[in-house]
Amino acid sequence: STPTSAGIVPWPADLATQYRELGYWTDDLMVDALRISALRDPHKIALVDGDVRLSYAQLFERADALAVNLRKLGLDVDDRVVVQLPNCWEFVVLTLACLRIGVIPVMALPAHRRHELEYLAEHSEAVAIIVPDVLRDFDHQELAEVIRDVVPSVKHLIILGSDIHEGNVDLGALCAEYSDDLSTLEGLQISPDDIAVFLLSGGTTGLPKLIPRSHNDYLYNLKVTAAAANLDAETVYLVALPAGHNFPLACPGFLGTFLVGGTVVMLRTPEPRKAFDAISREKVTHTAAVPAVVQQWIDFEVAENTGQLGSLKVLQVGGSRLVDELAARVTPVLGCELQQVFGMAEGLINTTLSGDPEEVIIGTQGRPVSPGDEVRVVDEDGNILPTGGRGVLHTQGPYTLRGYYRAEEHNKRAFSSDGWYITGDIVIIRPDGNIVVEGRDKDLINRAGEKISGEEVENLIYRHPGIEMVAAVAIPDAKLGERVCVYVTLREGVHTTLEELRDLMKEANVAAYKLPEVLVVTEKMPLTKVGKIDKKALREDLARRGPIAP
Ligand code: J2J
Repeated sequence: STPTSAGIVPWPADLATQYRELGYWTDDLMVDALRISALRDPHKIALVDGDVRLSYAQLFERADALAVNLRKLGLDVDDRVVVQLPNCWEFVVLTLACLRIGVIPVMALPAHRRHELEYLAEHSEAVAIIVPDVLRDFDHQELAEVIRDVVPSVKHLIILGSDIHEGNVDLGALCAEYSDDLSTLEGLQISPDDIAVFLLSGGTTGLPKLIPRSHNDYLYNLKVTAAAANLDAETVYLVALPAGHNFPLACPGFLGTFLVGGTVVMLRTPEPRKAFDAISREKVTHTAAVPAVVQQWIDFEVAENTGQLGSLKVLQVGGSRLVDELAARVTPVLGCELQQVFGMAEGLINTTLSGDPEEVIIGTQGRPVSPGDEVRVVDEDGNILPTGGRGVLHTQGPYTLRGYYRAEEHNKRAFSSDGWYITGDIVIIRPDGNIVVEGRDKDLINRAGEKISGEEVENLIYRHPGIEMVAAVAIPDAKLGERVCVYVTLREGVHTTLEELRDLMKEANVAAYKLPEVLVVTEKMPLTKVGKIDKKALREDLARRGPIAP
């Protein structure tokens, strides 16, 4: 057992046995499975990032170099490192190097700031923070230094870029200096049940929770999602969403593409002009997008008639609900197949499949990718509903977590008494097994696929002494799906503005996507019978008010 395993809820022994017997868990380490592709065709191009093109042999050589150098720095099996990098080849090399030496990356998102990163470093007891020097005018290195000074576990700052401060380590150099002394990589005690990566939950209570993904479960996740998207060695997969997110990372994402020996293209932004250029230049066949990006791509293609997407076979869309009207335009406008993906970093992935009737591809979010996935729909009183009933989706399976990391109290609420994950998504499972996502029963705002905890926003706004009560709710938005709206009641004589509340949150150094975009000042907050703020009533109130200009 490792220090990390103390914070992990394992699968029950009978299920674990079953998952092995059925061949879902193969007791291989992720990196060993991925390396097989490298050995099969070492000269094949594995990774493209702008002008950088790495063959499989070169990719794994770099990953070995980085692994050796991380070991030299003192990193050991089970050490956690907070990773916040843009989509670039170094991100991929780092992920493989960590997998190789059993160092667990905590996959932060690019928009995260001190509020999130400090907590992640603290909660995971990270030994290192790995960030770019400066990105989009933000000095990540400086922030990392601030965090190192307050989080005692953090010993190393590993920086991507050219302006590396003294005492910090140059990530580029660690990847480049190839050492053929691989002895430090031998004999490491890594078990396939150990945690391979920590993903972040959308988080419905305060800060994001850490999702432990084991080698066994995540490798299986790669296999089933790669099969569902028809990936093979001919696949050219474009990473345009933030690569630390479960979807472009592993569903099947870049790791799933390596597993089948395909080629991965890294792009820093899904912005249509850049994405279309990359697709046509690299003959991309598969990519993943959120609905807000799909909307931009469709608008762009309609306006510009680029004809650049000839190679694109499959567009995976997920992260938030794709409305039917937009779904129906994907194939006619972009000329590729649509695969709806209703997934979660916690595990369960549902997809439509190539060859499904059009009605299924356009109107549903598909079905579980593994025969080992179990799903049920539960009503408000906890009764399991018959097929077709509308309620909250529960799930368990060979790649769905049994508990968040070091979150005993929260786990009591997030899992049923028999250990199933309570997704908080309100769904209908049709008789044909396909799932339609109808809404949600969780305190979360889904802004273009980025998940925002209502409670987190509220806690930050409560720092304002003039605020009596605050509630953050989703306001529907044509472009982003939803935005953050806050309702507040004020103490006597107090006045506030949206700008002031946004500034308050900016001072707390939170990710910008969490800032409220609409403010409603109200006299009285609607309350439920138990005296909590009635968010359902607030959402109805928003609907009655009609469009509010942000
Ligand atoms: C409606 N809601 C959806 C969909 C996710 C693939 C795709 C997405 C994610 C992801 C992911 C939805 N329609 N098609 O990890 O590998 C909402 C649900 C769900 C939550 C999970 C992947 N696809 N959602 O979005 O962990 O509410 O994962 O529970 O970020 O997003 O969010 P997240």
